[in-house]
Amino acid sequence: QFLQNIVRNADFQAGHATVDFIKDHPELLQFKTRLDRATRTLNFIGEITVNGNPDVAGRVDERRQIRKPPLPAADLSVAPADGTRQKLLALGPDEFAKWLRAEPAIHYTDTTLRDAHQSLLATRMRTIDMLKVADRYARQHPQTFSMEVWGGATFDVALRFLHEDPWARLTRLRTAVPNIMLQMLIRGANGVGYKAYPDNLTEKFVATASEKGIDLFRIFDSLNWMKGMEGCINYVRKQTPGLAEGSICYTGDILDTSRPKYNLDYYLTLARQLEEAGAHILCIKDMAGLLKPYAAAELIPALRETVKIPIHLHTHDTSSLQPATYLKAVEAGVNVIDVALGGLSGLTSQPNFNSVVEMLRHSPRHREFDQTSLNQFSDYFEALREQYYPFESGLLAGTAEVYEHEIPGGQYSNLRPQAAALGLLDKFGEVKQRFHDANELLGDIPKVTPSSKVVGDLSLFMVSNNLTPQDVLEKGPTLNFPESVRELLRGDIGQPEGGWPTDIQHAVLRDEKPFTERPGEHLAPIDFEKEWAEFEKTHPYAQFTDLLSSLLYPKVFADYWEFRKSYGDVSRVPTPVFFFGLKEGEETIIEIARGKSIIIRLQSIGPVNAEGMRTMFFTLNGQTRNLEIRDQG
Ligand code: 3PY
Ligand code: ZN
Repeated sequence: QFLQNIVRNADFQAGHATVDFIKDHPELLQFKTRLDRATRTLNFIGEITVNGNPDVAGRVDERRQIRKPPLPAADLSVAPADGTRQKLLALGPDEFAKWLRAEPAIHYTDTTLRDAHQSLLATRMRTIDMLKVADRYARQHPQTFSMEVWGGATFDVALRFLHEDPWARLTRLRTAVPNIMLQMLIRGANGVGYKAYPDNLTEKFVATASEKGIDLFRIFDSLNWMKGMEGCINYVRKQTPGLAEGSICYTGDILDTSRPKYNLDYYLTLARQLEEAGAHILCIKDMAGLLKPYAAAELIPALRETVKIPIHLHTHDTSSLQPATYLKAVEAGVNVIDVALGGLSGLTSQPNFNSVVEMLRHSPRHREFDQTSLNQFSDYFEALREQYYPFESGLLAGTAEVYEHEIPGGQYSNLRPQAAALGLLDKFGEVKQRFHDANELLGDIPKVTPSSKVVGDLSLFMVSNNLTPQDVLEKGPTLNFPESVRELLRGDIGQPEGGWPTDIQHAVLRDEKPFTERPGEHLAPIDFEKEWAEFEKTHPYAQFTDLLSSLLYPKVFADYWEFRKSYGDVSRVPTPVFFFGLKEGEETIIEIARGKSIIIRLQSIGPVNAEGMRTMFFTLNGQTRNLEIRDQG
């Protein structure tokens, strides 16, 4: 801390440090002793063991056996072979895109570390579990096109529920995977949040994400609004050496002539606009898994004729039909497809990487992967998944119902617990029906974060209040709609094709006037110098990335910061201990800093005393340590 005080001193920074510097600045020697790392970690484990992790409250099954996930084989003594990252740096993004478009063999994006767990396990996968295999993956499968590891809901969930720094996750993954492009999902002007941010905040966010390791930015707008994406595409082009991937969110069915709003022309026009806006790659982002095989067979060739940039296809296998869509898309010339390693694939996640490779084996577009090794990675994630059992969505089989409700894969695993929290689990069927109705009320919009969240909020509101769509319109002015619905119809997250239907807009907004310009146009820019000066004073040891987190999620960040003061960096606590604590006689090894491990053993837990406290008897590296923990139960 002494050194920290010196480097933070204004005189020192201004270059005025003389031999008497320390004598002249007695405050340099004033610092509170912070709890040491091991003690804070012990406090955390004590707390979780006695009171449970609130994130899994009510969902813990004491009888459950937790397996140790088997590590895939890899020779860590050799450096990983060069991959797409080196190719991108050598060619630059425009030439890279040309190279990709002409590639005969199919390319794969592995979504395991972002969308797969977002869609199956409510985004809860922790950094420690990623890092156990990331360096192995880099060595075993360097021909992977990209790994989607960041963005979407991971930013918020890391801070809010996992008490982790999302930036540290990115930096550590970058170090572990120096060769394969790292990819993130960004919600255009809504960044990694649920509302529009000032333009210069999004710009700084993109530049910093690139510095910390992102090569490929998948950019979308939840209403397919070009104005929501243009800024982001520009920031990637101007501020980073990376790739801007512009997305079309796919909804409806181009082959269904009874729903002409989302026909082939609609998508071709968007594709053209994205290319003109400077996208290096075009993504078809099929977030709910609605793109059926024969629709893909029409869409992909039409897009290839319309734009010159390569095409990247993303889907969710909620219906269980999507490998067939991939087959048609690959035959039709798509360049990259998104897949997840077997153990975290299927259903609301992406199609199975391992199996899709086999589907294409002996076909002209096959790309070779070592299947034995892919299966080992799949085994790792399958075993790991057991540690996250409280977050499973309960969906057991593929469902054709998705064509009715169109709930995105990433939202499905959240909507059930949300409904359960409102006591509506028995009415989940009705919630899905109302999701469909709410979409119609809003004029049939693409549903993906954040628009999908609003459709979800409206459907839960309708079910809890027993409202039909007719009731919503008729009783609208007397109803207390969720805030997110008001914000959406006011224009806070952008404009849909054809504008918002005026009947629901009036019912919800009453006299409030909606706007149609880009939210960024009326949001004041951030004064980063001023913000940092303030932030640094109130957040000792903070980094600039902490300020960015705080600007994106002020309340979530403030809670995270408080938590860290008491418990330190809990990202290194093994997952079973993080969620379920230790049992008497159980031991855990924690690498609290690079190369520095501690062994914690819980000897016993004392009874609750008159003050409501329990004494916990631990050993820390063999030394006895007692801890007093308040029993909240
Ligand atoms: C997100 O925005 O988090 C998504 O995954 C959208 O599909
Ligand atoms: Zn997705």
